Amino acid sequence: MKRIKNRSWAEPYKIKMVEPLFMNTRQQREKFLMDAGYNTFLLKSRDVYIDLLTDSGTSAMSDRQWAGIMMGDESYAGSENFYHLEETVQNYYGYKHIIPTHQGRAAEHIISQILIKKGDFLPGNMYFTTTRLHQELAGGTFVDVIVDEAHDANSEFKFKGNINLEKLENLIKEKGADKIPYVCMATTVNMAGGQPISMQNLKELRKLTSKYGIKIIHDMTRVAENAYMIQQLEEGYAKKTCAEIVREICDLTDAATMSAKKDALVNIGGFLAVNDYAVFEKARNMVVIYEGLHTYGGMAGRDMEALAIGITESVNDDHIQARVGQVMYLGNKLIQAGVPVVKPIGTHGVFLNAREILPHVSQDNFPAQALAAEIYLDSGVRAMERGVVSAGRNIKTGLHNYPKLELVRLTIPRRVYTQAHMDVIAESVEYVYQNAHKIKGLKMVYEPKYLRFFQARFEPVI
Ligand code: PLI
Repeated sequence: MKRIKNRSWAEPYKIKMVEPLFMNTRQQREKFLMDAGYNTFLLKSRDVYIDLLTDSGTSAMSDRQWAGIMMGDESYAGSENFYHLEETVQNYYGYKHIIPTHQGRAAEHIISQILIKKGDFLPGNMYFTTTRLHQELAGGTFVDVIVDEAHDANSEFKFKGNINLEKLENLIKEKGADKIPYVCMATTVNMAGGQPISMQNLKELRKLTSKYGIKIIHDMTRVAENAYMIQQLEEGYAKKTCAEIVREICDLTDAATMSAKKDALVNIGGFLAVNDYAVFEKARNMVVIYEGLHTYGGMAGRDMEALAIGITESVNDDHIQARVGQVMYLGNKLIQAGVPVVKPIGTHGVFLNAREILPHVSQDNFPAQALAAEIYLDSGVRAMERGVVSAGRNIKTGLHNYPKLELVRLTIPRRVYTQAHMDVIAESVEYVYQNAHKIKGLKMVYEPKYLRFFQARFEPVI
């Protein structure tokens, strides 16, 4: 249904089943947080009131998807649900061949091992934690070629996911095209705050990469959200459907890795999709080593069915408008309250600017980690650090990577919370912001080797 201008939007669904939330006291939360080493990843979910840790695998499925679960064909080989999923990916995204995986990082592993040689360079529109690690484990070096505006939390540039094509071409000239197997292009850019790439930039990227014979691998984890932003903001796209724009994006790329746990509205699943048959053949052979047979990869038949249905729902214009609309509602409320956030508001969450909220805490004391801990203490709202802890260490020097963006992500699960939840979250964040001068920061007391943000432990600085 088309929205009448200046009227409110509402969720295009009604609620059929509810899951009660657990409430607790500040005193209880102090203990839970200490037990979790001040890392919100280590909290038990029953000790969380509103869970904004991630939008990954946290969506509410529709009644259609649950019905699909009952249609699971759990055959080891040639499951009916695989063919439905394959056909759906081909129809909506246009890629020729698909390999199901248990989630996005498994697809990243396979494509990195196939395409990257030791000593290669992998340009991308900002890094993502698992993507970069798989590139490094395959012997490559990630190079950030996103536009400078993406590193400035206050820049209001509309397409902060864009690639700086001059930076990219300089890299190609400096290293040689044979050292760059592909450009990793994400829709939308998670670590920049959920920021979209424009179609114009993508078309120019296609032209440039074709000139040098370089592939574009599309991290399509949040492609429908990116398509929505193009529809809303880019000239010439207002009358196109989200589904049409999604297809246009995919058609400009060579292959894709998908974490279906986000956009595609399922709790588990992913895939690698490719056009090149030779790459597909290698991937099909590799998947049996790491995931499972090529007609289920890492997924149960029922999960492939829920995913096929989820893909069709994810590109529906009413759905995507309400999904992004809810994120914008929270973001605008926080902006009105004067809380420093990444602007413009991204599509999957609101990112708090911990650098500005805690100017007195140095990056060595993990401001964003400390801010996420404080929000949990105040209200039981669980958020995620996206700053120096997530950025990890430089693989060569062993020193911390110090990112310009030191953020706390309030990630909104799809179709799960109501506007009243958004109000409660905004009130808590505003209160913590007003009392931020009391927060002193944290020191890291345990650090795992890989993806440290998941399991690191901290203690308060006294
Ligand atoms: O969590 P996976 O393995 O299904 O997907 C990895 C992954 C790849 N690309 C992007 C852009 C992601 O956001 C992503 C996972 N993101 C998580 C878990 C998140 O909380 O944002």
